[in-house]
Amino acid sequence: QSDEFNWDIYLKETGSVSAPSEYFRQSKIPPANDFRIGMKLEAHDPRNIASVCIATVVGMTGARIRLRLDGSDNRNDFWRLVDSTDIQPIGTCEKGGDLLQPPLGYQMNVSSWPMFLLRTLSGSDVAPALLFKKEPPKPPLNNFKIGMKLEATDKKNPYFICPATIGDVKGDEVYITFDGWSGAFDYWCKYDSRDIFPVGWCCLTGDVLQPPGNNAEKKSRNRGVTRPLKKEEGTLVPPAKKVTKTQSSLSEGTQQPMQSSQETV
Ligand code: MLY
Repeated sequence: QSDEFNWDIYLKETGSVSAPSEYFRQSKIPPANDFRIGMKLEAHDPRNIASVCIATVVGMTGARIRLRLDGSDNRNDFWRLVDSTDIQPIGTCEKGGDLLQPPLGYQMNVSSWPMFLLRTLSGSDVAPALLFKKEPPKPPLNNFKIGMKLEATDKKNPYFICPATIGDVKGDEVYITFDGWSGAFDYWCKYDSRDIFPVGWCCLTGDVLQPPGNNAEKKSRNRGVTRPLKKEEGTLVPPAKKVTKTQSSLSEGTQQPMQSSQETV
């Protein structure tokens, strides 16, 4: 695991506590990921979740697989946990009496879909049913408290899982704030979201936990130390951000991991 970031030290330095693992809708022991690149499965189209499509595994990290919908382009890849209810073995849809749908953005004429489907599936490497793990149950209550630390998916760059803090709690929702980043990546989600994980998750799965950003307000020379702003600092405009052209506006981006610690939005 990354020697750059250490939760124990970080929690001490920031005087914070981690959210207990039972608060999350994640299995205590992360599910085994036995998928292989090239395997095909059925997946809900993230841009049109009512429709079930054929997808191919194009990448893997930890307990997640990177999926691309067959017949779609390579700019709308998305990541799913192997115990996500968004994925299922090929044949599931048909068993339920439903039809596999062309993905949103299907490049060819819709009339070609049945033949495309036939060709896509014939002789393909079909992901066996036992690779799909059962989704863990939903914790009965939202127990998160403001200030608790966790690991969370950056929804704008979904390959990234990063150190985060509960910034607010409202009913069954929590506000996820990314440590060391100014707020551009923060989001509200349900307390049982599959995008949030207990501290230590990446270490268990083998995912790369991104170190906190280096936003000047939050980080001094000591990694990630939060200190109150001095009065005169409070009136300063935040340091200029380096803006580079990225694909981060894509809903479920295709970015490769970037080593840059600069905030670029
Ligand atoms: N937009 C940046 C990535 C920023 C990631 C921020 N997360 C880790 C909170 C880029 O594409 O380089």
